[in-house]
Formats: sequence, structure tokens, C-alpha cells
Amino acid sequence: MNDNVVNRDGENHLRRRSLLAAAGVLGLTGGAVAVTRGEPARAAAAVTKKITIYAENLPGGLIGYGLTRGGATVPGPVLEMYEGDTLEITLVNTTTQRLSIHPHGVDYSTESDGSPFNDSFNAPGETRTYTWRSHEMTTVAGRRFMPGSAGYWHYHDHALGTDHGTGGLAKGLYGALIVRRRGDILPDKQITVVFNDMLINNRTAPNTPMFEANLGQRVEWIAIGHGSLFHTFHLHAHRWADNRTGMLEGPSDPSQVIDNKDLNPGSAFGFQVLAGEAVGPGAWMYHCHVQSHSDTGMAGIFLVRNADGTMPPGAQEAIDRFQGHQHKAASSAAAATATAPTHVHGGTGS
Ligand SMILES: [Cu+2]
Repeated sequence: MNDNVVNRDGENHLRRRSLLAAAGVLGLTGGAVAVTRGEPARAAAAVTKKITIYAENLPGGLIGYGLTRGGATVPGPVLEMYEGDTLEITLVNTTTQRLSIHPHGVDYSTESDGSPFNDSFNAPGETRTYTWRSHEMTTVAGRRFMPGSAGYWHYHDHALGTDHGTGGLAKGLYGALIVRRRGDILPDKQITVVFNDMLINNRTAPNTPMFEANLGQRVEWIAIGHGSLFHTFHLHAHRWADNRTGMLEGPSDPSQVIDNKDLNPGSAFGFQVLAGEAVGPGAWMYHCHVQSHSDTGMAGIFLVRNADGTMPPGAQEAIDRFQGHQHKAASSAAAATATAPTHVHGGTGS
């Protein structure tokens, strides 16, 4: 009898979870693929979206991915899809070097692997199509679930320089890939931060990107690690749950709440914050928390403006102070040897 009760409870529990899953599938946002920054388009069912990406040379010896000819950036565009959707990417290689695009987290055949190992790459000047699929969570047995594709992932070259794309990664061929579960909360703004050896988005302080949002805006961060060094990502005055979405799903959600997380080569995570929540507007720092890395340029500013977009008191002074810093230029090799960083303050601020 007790067993029956337990079983029935188990079934009821499972049924509830299945309903929740179904509600998510049929839920509020519908299915779509969006391939530009911002809110994904809405559609009723799983779709196949075809896009063209151009790999192009950029000033300073960089190479980037872009959604238009002449539109390449480092990092490349944020690519988004809903679980169940398919993304067909026609990659145009406008360079004179072998390169590819290789995704993390989604489903693909060996032909779309993006690795020379599988003969999957663009020769110089070649155009090639890669297909990325995704799937929803499935129930295996009882309460066991096999994960779907939803997550904060990334894509990158896997063919330039070496068979692992080490040269392409060093030059900026990388970007964020988000697979959403239907019903996920969508952000107002997106920020991609890539810790790539001793660089952030292939730049070093004070020339690292300054990201901006207005107080209360929902800002989605996608953090990605590349290169050969260990990093930790820290954001001042904001915090998130260490789970798939970065949000707690209820008062008893056991996810740890953090403001600092390992960001090692090949890994990625994402989260959403309400800009300035509980702390107000201001110039907040983001940086690698490996001290020898932050001291030598792995730091930047998250500028939270007032809700009306105006500058909060003290923010410009903080930015000036940050830009007055003269961070010692450091190569990856130099960083590995723990030399004392020079940290020279610029003007007196008077
Ligand atoms: Cu670091």
C-alpha cells in the first residue's frame, strides 16, 4: 500500500514535471531563431533558419565573423536558437587562410564539425555550409531526464593556424551561441565577454570594451574563455545563480549565488542581471580575478547609467581614472612568469 502511494506520488510528480515541460514547449515565446543582438523573433514551431557569415580580415591583424560583408567584429555576432531549431550557416571565407566555424553544445554531423580532422573547413576563399541542430529535453525513464541543447555556448574557428584553430582563436574568430528553452526570459541587452589569453575581446585595458546599460535594464552576459590560461570572471556589485539561466526558479532553489566564476579555455556561461539592482547606477568594474591578469589589463567597465540614460554622479570621473591607468602591456608568456605589474596612476584628477 505504501509502495502504491509512493508510486502514485512519483507518477503525479512526474506528470507535473511533464506538464511543466510541455508548458515550456508550448509557452509564451514560441520558437524562433534570432541571429542578431536583441530579442529573438517569434514563431509557432521549430524552424530552420539560414544565415550567411563572413570571415574577414580586420585592422590590427585580427580576423572576425560578421553577418554582413564588411561587418565582421571581435567577438562575432551573438547567434541564438530555440531548442528544436536548426541553424544553417553559410560561411564565406574572404581570407587567404584555411578556417572554419565550430559550435559547442548543439548537434551536428561530422561534415559540420568545423575541424580539419573531419575534412570540415573552408579553404581560402571557399564558401561552405554548416548545419547546427538542437533538441529539447527528453524523459528517459522514471524521473531521469536527458538534457536538451539549451545553454550558453559559443562557436569558434577550428582550422586556422593549427588543426585546433589556435591561430584563428588568437586573431578573434569566436562568438557567443545561445540555445534557449521555450519560455526563457529574454534580455534587453546582451554583452559578450571573451577572456582570450591575456586579452578581453582581444583588447587590453584601458582599451577593453565599456559596456553600458540603463538602471533596471535586463542585461544578459555571455562569458567565454579561450587561449591557454586559467581565468576567473568577476562582476562588481551584481550577482547571479550558478545554473543554466543565472536566475533562481523559486525561494527554495538550491543554486549557489555567486559573483565570480572560473572561465577557462573552451568554457562558457551566461546569466542575466538587472543593471544596478539594489546598488544603483555607476561605473562598475568587470575583470579577471587572477590578480596578475587584472593588474596587467584584464579589466573593463560596466557603466550603469541612470534610468533616463544620463550619467550618474562620479561615473565620468571613475571612467577617467580607469583610462588614466597605464597598465603594463603583457604577453601571454610574460604573464605566466609572475612579474610585478607596474600600475601607474595617470592624472591626479584635480
Ligand atoms: Cu585571467
